[in-house]
Amino acid sequence: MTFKSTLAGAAIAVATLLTGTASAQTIGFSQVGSEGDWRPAFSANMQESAKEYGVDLKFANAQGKQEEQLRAVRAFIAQGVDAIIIAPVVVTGWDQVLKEAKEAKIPVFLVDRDVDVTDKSLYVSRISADFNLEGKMAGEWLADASKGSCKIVELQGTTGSAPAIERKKGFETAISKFPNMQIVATQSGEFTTEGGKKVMEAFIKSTDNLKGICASFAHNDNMQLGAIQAMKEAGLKPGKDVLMVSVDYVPAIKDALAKGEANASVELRSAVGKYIYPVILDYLKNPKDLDKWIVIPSAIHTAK
Ligand code: GYE
Repeated sequence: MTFKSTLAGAAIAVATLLTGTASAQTIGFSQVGSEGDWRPAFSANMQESAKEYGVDLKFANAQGKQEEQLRAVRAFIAQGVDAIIIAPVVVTGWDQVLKEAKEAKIPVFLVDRDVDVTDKSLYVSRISADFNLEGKMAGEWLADASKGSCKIVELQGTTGSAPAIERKKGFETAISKFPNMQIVATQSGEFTTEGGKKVMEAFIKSTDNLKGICASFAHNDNMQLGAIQAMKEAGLKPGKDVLMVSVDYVPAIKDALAKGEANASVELRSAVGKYIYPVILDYLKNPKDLDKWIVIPSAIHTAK
């Protein structure tokens, strides 16, 4: 091998390396917002793991507003990103923008929450937990803990969001097998601690200090944490007078479980970049039909 050909070989190697770097995939991620403790943990994981997978992530926080999400997705299309990830705040109102992404030949992946579109070809796949199952697990746990007899107050998540719709449905399916289990009051606390506190204050008033109420089911832990505060301020004993079951399993609910102020929480994993990026990167290398829903497993945790 001549010196010249070695040099040429080295030049090709460097060029390959450079193209390798230059072709890092750019992915736009439209995130719901930063409500509660789970969502910021999920955002942080998506940003950190993007680095591990060599993804150039364009992150847009919509502060809970769908208009902001639509704006962000259109900006990603205009920038010509390689793929778009959406965690949609509510299920409706996505058809048009998804059509625009499809026309621009940019594949869209849903994470966490779902959309309600008739044409499922508008997105490649949804990678998320099964919210219906989470509600069902909460309901089955409560049926067991209350021996199938329980008047329940329910704190719902954001109206029209997939987790509020499906957790309610799953929970209702589980308790419908028990004629003495009923939801006697239900209201949205917007997935926030403050929202949950206000809703529980209203329930405390409307039920004469939760008289006859055996459980509080909250669609997320943060609302339950707000409910716990409201109950303590009213001189009630959450976790003892009233069974407390919710979803997410964030650090603050683990503390409440340890103190006996909460009784059960269904875990929603937040470190899920490791499930999401490999699917998208594989697809970009080798586009093919994927399952419309790639399910991340759930588990329930109870007070020891
Ligand atoms: O449970 C809640 C968050 O979309 C499933 O959104 C998610 C929910 C999560 O704000 O804490």
